[in-house]
Amino acid sequence: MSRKTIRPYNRPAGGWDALRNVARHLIEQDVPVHGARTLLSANQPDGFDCPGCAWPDRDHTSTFEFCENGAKAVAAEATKHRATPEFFARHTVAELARYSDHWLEDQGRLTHPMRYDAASDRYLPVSWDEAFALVAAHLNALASPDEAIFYTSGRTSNEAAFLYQLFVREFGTNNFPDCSNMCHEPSGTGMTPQIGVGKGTVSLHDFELADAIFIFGQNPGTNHPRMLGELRRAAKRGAAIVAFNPLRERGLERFADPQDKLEMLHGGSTRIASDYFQPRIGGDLAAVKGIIKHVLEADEAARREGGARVVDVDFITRHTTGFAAFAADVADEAWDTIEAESGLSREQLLRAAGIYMAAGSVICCWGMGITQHKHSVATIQMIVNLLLLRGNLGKPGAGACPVRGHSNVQGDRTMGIYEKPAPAFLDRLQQVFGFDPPREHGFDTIGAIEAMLDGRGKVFFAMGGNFAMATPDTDATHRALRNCDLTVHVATKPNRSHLVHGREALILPCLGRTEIDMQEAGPQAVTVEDSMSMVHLSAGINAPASDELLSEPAIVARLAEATLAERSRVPWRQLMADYDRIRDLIASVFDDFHDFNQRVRVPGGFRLPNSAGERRWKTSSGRAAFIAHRVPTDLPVHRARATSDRLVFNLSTVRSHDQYNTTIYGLDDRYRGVFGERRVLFANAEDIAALGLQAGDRVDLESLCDDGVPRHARGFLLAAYDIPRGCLAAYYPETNALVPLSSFADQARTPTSKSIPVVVSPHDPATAKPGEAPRDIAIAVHD
Ligand SMILES: Nc1nc2c(c(=O)[nH]1)N[C@H]1C(S)=C(S)[C@@H](COP(=O)(O)OP(=O)(O)OC[C@H]3O[C@@H](n4cnc5c(=O)[nH]c(N)nc54)[C@H](O)[C@@H]3O)O[C@H]1N2
Ligand SMILES: Nc1nc2c(c(=O)[nH]1)N[C@H]1C(S)=C(S)[C@@H](COP(=O)(O)OP(=O)(O)OC[C@H]3O[C@@H](n4cnc5c(=O)[nH]c(N)nc54)[C@H](O)[C@@H]3O)O[C@H]1N2
Ligand SMILES: [Mo]
Repeated sequence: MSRKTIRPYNRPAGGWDALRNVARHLIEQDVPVHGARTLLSANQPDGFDCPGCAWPDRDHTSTFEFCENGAKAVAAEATKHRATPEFFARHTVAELARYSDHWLEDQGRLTHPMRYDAASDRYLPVSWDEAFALVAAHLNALASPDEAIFYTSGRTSNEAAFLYQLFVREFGTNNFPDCSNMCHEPSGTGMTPQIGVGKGTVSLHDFELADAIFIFGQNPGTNHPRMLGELRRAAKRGAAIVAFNPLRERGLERFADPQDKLEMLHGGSTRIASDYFQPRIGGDLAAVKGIIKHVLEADEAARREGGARVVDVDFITRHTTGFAAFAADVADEAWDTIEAESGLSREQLLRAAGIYMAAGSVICCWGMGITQHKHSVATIQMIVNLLLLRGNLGKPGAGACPVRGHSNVQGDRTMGIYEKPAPAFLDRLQQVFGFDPPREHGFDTIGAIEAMLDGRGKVFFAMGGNFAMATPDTDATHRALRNCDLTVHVATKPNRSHLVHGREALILPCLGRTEIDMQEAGPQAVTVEDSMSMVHLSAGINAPASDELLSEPAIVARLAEATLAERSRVPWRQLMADYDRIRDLIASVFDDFHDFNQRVRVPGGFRLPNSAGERRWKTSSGRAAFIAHRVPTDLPVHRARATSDRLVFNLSTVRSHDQYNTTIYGLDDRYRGVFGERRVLFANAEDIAALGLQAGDRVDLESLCDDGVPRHARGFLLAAYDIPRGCLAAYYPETNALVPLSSFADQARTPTSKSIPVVVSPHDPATAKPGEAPRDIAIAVHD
């Protein structure tokens, strides 16, 4: 649908619309005839791992599980479109920068290594050898290895990630910012001291057994469509599914499974959430603490009356510390504070607590709606406190489920892509390879931007991703990248990061997941780890998009050779020739990967051990910890409200249905009823009226931060939406310019992209930058 409209979407998620959309994307991307075969190979034992998301598959051996957005991710990679040297010759970089991200993506797969030529302001083809020599020359000329920064996006395979961290550490730095810093960092930071692991404790089997599934701050209908299949099965067998989300999300309400012939034929659908709570943005800590307060009050009453206890006394006594102090803190928190900050009433929270208490086993899932706030770590620890109360960890059908984003973001961390590596891991690298890895912590994403801004970071190398658009504070980030001597991007498609470059710049095109990776020893498979710690093989089936492409492991190996030459203790060529050799090295560094090559060849792969899932607690006390947190009342939004005389809103930045992070597939967001437009601001109808505006008006946003820097994003179309008062939502990355670099999660330093204090003004066309507020078509708005 090309006409711009905003109207409610009343159909279930999934269904025929999902199938139609896939067909449309395959046609738009000119996916070749074997495209269907490509789709059928996604997540098959002998196929490739879907590059879409990190949700696991049923045993990874089942028949094709249909997923609309997985299909789009596959189609985007299997496209026939090509961004060739001729394409780059036709446009200066200044010209390319005027096009939208959607257009850049649409140019298709990169085919040749390209080097920026300042004289003509163009990217020109360069040989691989020259490209590696250029990077090596820059790296070796640095005063310290710590002046180089190595970013990773979470599609990188285990093999490539392992080689990458090995090269960078042998070169001499721990500067590993990654997409995880902007994503689930608070989950690891919160859970590790509390239960001794930073990963989810559940498997898919637990979803078959859970009596209740709580979902906080996640939009699975768009971002993890295969999760809907699990939720639907759970709903059908009577499990309670409780959603906490300020926005009404279609995919959390109703789902028609395209795999279910009867449902499709009869136009039926399955109810997903049994209960839907709409807290204020950032109100989850208060909401969960309120649930806990009800549970503890019920327990206290039971104790007084001699009834059966509500909390799991045996579990708490044997497995945890800190319960008494925690309970005292909860008792001390006033209901008024809980209600005001969560935006939910005591009665609503009692209903949620009732579901929790009635369930023998509970899973708590969470996503970006929880992790991208100042108080994210505390909120996650509160969710885990809730689980601990009734022993909902390490028993069937129960546990913690942070739902990861990128398909191998969890594996990349396992392989050592981390700016704060554990000493024991570095010791192991030293034993196995015989070099002294650097011990000092490196830059995370925010640290990297700061370092590039002030000249401490001089070379920026990105293994995938789109750093210029994914990061906060777009203006500052762009200045940071432009301040570098050299920027290098290993990528599959052109994106804005290639246009916001250093004095010298390279684009290095790589193979995608779907493509055959031919090396000396024959076609190679790589491995990935999903959100539930299953490790399995992924082998491409398509011919590469161009003969010039190298695999990511080959790029790392050849760069390492060029940079370290005789200095290196690692046989890079041999490793690149046969990835089994890389896996043997991984096995010798990580005990959990013993017999890696044998075990990963069993269909379905293997699951990495999870100590918390076995009730072994690798914490300082040897037990799981209850950790008390006050309901925060001094967040940036509170401070902005206290100091501004205008209506201050809390803005959350979310994904549409037609995007993969910064990759924009299309301009629709079907489940929210948005067609043909991305500059949309979702607001409560009463707030729109309070502003003296109307749905359909264009508005400008300014974020409020006490650093005095003005930050604007302009030309958003106001849309009335079912969202609490005082809360707004708009799409990422159009709104990233509003997120201050200095605003991040306590301890985890994740940018606070889900809670930005903003004020709203009528759009002023005089201030709009190119691309902001297109004034083309009249807009039909139905609310
Ligand atoms: N198709 C597709 N799939 C993807 C991605 C993609 O862009 N496209 N991205 C991948 C990646 S990297 C990730 S991390 C995941 C992201 O997947 P999600 O975690 O689902 O990501 P978001 O769309 O950012 O937002 C999540 C939800 O949080 C809600 N929310 C916002 N603020 C709050 C709050 O304060 N409290 C609560 N309770 N909820 C809130 C929003 O309304 C939204 O429904 O998906 C992965 N999968
Ligand atoms: N405001 C706001 N900002 C956010 C978020 C938010 O919710 N709101 N979410 C954050 C989150 S959760 C994340 S994970 C980050 C994402 O940050 P990134 O991971 O940096 O961004 P992506 O958009 O996923 O990267 C897309 C690019 O990856 C490249 N690519 C695709 N496949 C491959 C491959 O196989 N190999 C290589 N080398 N390159 C490939 C393509 O060139 C594509 O342009 O953004 C964060 N930023
Ligand atoms: Mo993510």
